[in-house]
Amino acid sequence: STFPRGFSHTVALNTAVLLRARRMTEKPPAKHCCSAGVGTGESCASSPHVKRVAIEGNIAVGKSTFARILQAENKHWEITPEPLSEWQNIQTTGEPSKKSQQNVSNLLQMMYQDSSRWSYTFQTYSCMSRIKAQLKPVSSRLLNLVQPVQIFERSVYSDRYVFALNMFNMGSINDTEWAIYQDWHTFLVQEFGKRLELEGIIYLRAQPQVCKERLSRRARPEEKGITLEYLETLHTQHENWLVHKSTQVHFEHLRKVPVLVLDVDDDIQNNREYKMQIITQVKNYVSSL
Ligand code: DCM
Ligand code: MG
Repeated sequence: STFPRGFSHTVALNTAVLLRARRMTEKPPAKHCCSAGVGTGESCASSPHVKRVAIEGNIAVGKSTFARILQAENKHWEITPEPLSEWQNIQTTGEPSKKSQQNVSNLLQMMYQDSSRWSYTFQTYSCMSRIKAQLKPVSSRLLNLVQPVQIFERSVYSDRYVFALNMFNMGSINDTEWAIYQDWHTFLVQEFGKRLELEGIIYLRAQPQVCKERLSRRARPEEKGITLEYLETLHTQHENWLVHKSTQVHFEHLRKVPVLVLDVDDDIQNNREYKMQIITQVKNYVSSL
């Protein structure tokens, strides 16, 4: 494997990242959201004093667990989880005659069972539902805190530059679908502009083999056919985008977002010292943004 192991490497990398991050603090002081606008949408969904950070990483690397740990450690941080349950339970659009919505299908399962038929549909819906979730107005609880931080599990950027791109490379999204995907993705991200921008990205990195073991342990039925090779291609996409910076991205601000790389081959849950070390690292990173 070409994958670099070991903590010293991470520290070296992170020092570089933090130095870069520190330079970013020279930007003008953020404006505060006016209280009249709280909860009313646009102005406050993009409230400039709320820091927005995404957690990125391979399938089953431990993003949700990590997000829960961060939230438990810091009450000023609020997590927006990936809307996975919406992908597993596609609902009828409530017709006026029907009292409740009905479950139509499990799109996550369809995508893994027949990827050339359903990958494009999956990527349109996962990205659209994520945009909806990320545009929701910031809670008034968060807005009233001193240094509020919003943590997103993944982003519209990994949707495109990791998953959709990977599916295109593998042939499960065809040329036409890819052209259409890229067209609406660019349009939506530009249209919602500031409201989708991130101050930082935390990249949780583990060897694909480790993700495979974690995947087997959590045993989501839809994911039981996922191979090590598939996790390896996704790993490469993450590396190309966040570490080598060789992925061609189409949004100017995204190129400048500082990335904190955390190697999580060792379980952070069961090792208190390691966990505290990582949390400190994340806190220092977030306050440098
Ligand atoms: N997923 C995908 N494409 C995306 C986002 C997610 O195929 N743009 C899939 C990968 C996983 C599941 O959704 O099977 C999310 O689980 P996790 O967050 O643990 O990676
Ligand atoms: Mg998860």
